Amino acid sequence: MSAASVRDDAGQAPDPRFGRPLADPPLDPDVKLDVDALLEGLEDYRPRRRGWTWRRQVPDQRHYEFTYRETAESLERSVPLPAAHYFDNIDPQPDCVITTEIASGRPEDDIRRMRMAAWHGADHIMVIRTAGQSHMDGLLEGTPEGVGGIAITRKQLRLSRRALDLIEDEVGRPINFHSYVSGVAGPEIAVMFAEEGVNGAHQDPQYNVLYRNINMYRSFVDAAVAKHIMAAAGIAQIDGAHNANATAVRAWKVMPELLVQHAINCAYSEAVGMLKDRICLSTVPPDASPAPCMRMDLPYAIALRDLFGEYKMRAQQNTRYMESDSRDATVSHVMNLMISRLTSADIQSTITPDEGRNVPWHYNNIAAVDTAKQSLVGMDGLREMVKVDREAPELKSRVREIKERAVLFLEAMLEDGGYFAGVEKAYFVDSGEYPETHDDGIGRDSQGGVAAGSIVPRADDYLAPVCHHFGENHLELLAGFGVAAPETGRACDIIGGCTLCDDAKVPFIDELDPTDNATVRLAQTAEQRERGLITPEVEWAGDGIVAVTMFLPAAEPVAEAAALEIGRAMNLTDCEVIHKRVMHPAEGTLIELKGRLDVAIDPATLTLPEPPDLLDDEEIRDFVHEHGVKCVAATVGEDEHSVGMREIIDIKHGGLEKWGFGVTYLGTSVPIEKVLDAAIEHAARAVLISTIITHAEVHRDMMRKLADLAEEKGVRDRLLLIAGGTQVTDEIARDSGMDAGFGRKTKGIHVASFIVREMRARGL
Ligand code: Z98
Repeated sequence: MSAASVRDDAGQAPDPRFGRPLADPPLDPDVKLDVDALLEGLEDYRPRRRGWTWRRQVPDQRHYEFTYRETAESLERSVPLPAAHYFDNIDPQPDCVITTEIASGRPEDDIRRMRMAAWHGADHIMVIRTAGQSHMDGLLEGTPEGVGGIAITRKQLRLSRRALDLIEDEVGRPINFHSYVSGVAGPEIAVMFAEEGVNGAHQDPQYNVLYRNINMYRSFVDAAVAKHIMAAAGIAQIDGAHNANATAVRAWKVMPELLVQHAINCAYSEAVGMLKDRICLSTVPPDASPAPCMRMDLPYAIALRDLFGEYKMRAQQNTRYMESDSRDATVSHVMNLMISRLTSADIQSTITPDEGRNVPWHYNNIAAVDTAKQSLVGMDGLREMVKVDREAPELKSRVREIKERAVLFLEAMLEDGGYFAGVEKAYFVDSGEYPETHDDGIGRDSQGGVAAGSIVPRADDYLAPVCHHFGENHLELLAGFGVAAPETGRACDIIGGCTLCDDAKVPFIDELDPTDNATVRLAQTAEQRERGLITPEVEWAGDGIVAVTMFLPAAEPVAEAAALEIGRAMNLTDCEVIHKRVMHPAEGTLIELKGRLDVAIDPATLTLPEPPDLLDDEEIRDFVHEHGVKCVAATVGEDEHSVGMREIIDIKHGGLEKWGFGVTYLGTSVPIEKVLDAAIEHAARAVLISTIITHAEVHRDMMRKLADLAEEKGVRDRLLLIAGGTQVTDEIARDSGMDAGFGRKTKGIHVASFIVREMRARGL
């Protein structure tokens, strides 16, 4: 085991943001994560640090020829956006943290996804489980999938954090690991998160009350304890207001209430001791098109920032109206990202249509991270040119109105007896815009719900031997244990430090269930891993799931049934239509189908095609510019077809002109003598002849004639003779005296690369 991080190896001072040096050997970017090795010795693994990390912003940062206004430090290793190769492969990183949600439910698969997401620019990885964590009333151990839900467990956290410690080192940026502190076990979960180096968590007592029917008093008591621990461990908190937006019948009506929910959680968190820069508001633009969403969402975003500007903003894309269409989701995402850029976002979360499809495709996670990165970088500095007109009458009055409605909501609730009374009266998640009500809000009984009546007053001699304790801990009793006075002493001094002070004390229990665990699951794919067999996957390693996109010329219900049949014909099992979109009620439907394919490819049996030996644009352009390369081109013989040749020349279609070659096009049916005379006259370096339609051996004859005539005129050594056409191959052309031949599917880049290479080789 190496104690050094990548940065230590490079001889530079370790970056304090990463915490302790890496305990495992650094990752090799060309080698897969060794999941088995990461599961070994977990009982001794300790996280490198606690607490949240923001990106380091770099104002006026140069990349390639551009200056960016809103970017952060670059990654050491990453996968840039698709178009980056036009711009020297830059990968500017937006100034805000970018989130992805990983939801495979199996930690051994989650960690591979995390690595991919990190390379694309995610530095906030939320692990959501496939069912409500908050339904678990206590902590579980191991890595069970269970029935109906996957709990967050210490082993899952530790494995994920261990992998993330390596991954963040690989990409060169700290990664925030995140999950949820909710449910009756919330305080225990918070302690476990602090112990295991979890950096962020959703925590909002209102979430438990409204959506999980946990007793309201219990939820707030638990929240105080949990938030206090989170504050001590520097864990950033995301609230739960957005759930009202995602749940409400008419989401655009709950804007005033969202402000109230934020206010309650912010005030409560601060009262418990959380710092403002760890309190993140979960903001979601409430609408989506076809609603005129920008005009509705922007005033809301501004009202929110007016009232809560001193806290952090976690912007999430709208999920309420997202279905299975990734194009649709992406457009909403980009519009939401524009709001983030025009206002502000400290954390930009990403969501995928998988929420609707119920299948976690990791490449959709990556696509969403790319969407955020691409949009934020693309809109870099936009605010300097495009200002939100705060004086525009509609915006001004709407911002004010949303705030006023929120204040009315709060006042009325106070008058009605306060928050708990308000919840009993179903104030929240009503689809009327307050003060309008539709009487369809979520109401809860203050004496009911999960764990009702479970609050016990602390006894006078209560003393918990832990630090960062919330509430009365009777520290004056410390003296009775021979421990320093309360001002200097900590309650955990009684036991020589608690688990937050001495992480050797953190208990670790491995798998409890002998059949439902990561080791058993991994055994099923062990051979695949050992032999490097390749099976397509979507949800879990080796699941064999593929997605097939097809257009079927049939009406929707028929198309759906036909798609399932087609899936079976393709030998897919467990077929399911995961997306459909009517192209026309009668003409046809686009279908996305998923199914399982029983296949494992051994890479040793594969013959990999030679990659085409092409030069890059810059290199060709520089060479052509330096040498002023000229060519003549013609269709020869009695051939009137010029399209192929012109495609090879034309700038519009990626022909030779694109790199600056000077091309004289002589026309069709040009006699060979004329071609050569023109080459001499123009001091050309290359002669391109084309015979598209040819009969008998005309194409060979033309090539031979050109080669012979060039010899005769004493210019053969100065010229590259190139032939093209549907029946030309490189072999035929060379046999016929040419330097190269290009057949079907040739593109300008092939010819350009050849000319540059050959001129270099011959010193022309
Ligand atoms: C998000 N995509 O916010 P269960 N507490 C709060 C929550 O908002 C959530 C949970 C707990 C969304 C994820 N949010 C949804 C305040 C969930 C999770 O019961 O374990 O599902 O609680 O990023």
